[in-house]
Amino acid sequence: MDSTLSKFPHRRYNPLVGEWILVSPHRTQRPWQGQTEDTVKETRPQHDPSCYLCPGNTRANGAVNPSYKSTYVFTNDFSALLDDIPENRQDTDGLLTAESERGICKVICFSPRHDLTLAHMTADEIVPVVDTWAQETLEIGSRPEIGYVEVFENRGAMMGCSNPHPHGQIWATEHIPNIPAAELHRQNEYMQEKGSCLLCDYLALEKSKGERMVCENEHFAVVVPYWATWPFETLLLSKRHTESIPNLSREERLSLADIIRRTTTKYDHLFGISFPYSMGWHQAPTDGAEHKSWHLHAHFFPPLLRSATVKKFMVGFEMLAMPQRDITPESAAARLQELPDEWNQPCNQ
Ligand code: H2U
Ligand code: ZN
Repeated sequence: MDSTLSKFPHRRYNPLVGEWILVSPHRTQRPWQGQTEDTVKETRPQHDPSCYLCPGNTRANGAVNPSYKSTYVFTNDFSALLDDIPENRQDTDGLLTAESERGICKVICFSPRHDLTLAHMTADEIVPVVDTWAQETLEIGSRPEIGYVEVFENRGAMMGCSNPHPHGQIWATEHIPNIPAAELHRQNEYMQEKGSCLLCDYLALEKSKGERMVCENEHFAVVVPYWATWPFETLLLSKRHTESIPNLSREERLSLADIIRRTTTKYDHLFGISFPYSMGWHQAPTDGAEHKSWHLHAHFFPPLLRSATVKKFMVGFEMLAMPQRDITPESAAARLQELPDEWNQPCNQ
């Protein structure tokens, strides 16, 4: 990137949602005397009798998990969205506006093993997770009342994850939520203007530049996006223009499992801990319309900033004005790029 920009405060445009972010590269030496996170390393058993997600155990509502051997999906016992509710709407002068929102929440256990994470699973073990994402997206998305299926994983207590057992969630809604709605709008706009796909063009550009690439394989690539907000945020892109996980071939699913394993392993090597993040898929809406401009991708949003104990806060200016970052996306990418993506290689910590 141009050095007069990369050394001084500047703002970068996120073309996927149509927002600007502030970058302050000169500020990385800022001292920190605030809150640090506890990073006690725990060793976990393969089966924890007190875990509500382990096979054969009883959940908080009394339901008993089967002795599952691969992935296991159940309807969230404390679902934020409900499917069978009366339809209603209120609008008073455009100021007091509300409408009913139907939906479904599910929990997906990635493995029966309590001690694993995606980073410690093999690609072959992650393929069933990809298949489950695909199957649930198809099944939930085909319901007429569901307009969007959000598949995600919260990892680590720092991200509000309630249990270390490897698991993710699905929240599916009647309306398209704010962020996918903004991405839909921008991808449509770009395709109308340029006649090509925003993320296909973006990936081609990133591959030619190289400075923000983290890793790639035959079917997928991971970059620190030019407009990244979180310090070590990454964007996982399918190389083929396709709208959703169910469209992926067997080979692509294996490649996806491989790149997820490699990316999460790199993250774990960064600060020498099981790296916390929220990751999630952005697939085309399931509202029955055609979404040819949509390009399948996932975002990893990790909160850690400079060590295992110092995280980034989105407060002050960021709450009131716009997001801001200190280290440049290029320097974050350079660090992630050189980290090992295997466990038998020495890590840099
Ligand atoms: P996290 O991914 O943030 O840890 O959330 C786990 C979900 O599991 C959470 O949404 C659900 C919670 O409602 N849950 C159950 O459905 N059953 C239980 O017995 C405990 C937790
Ligand atoms: Zn468990």
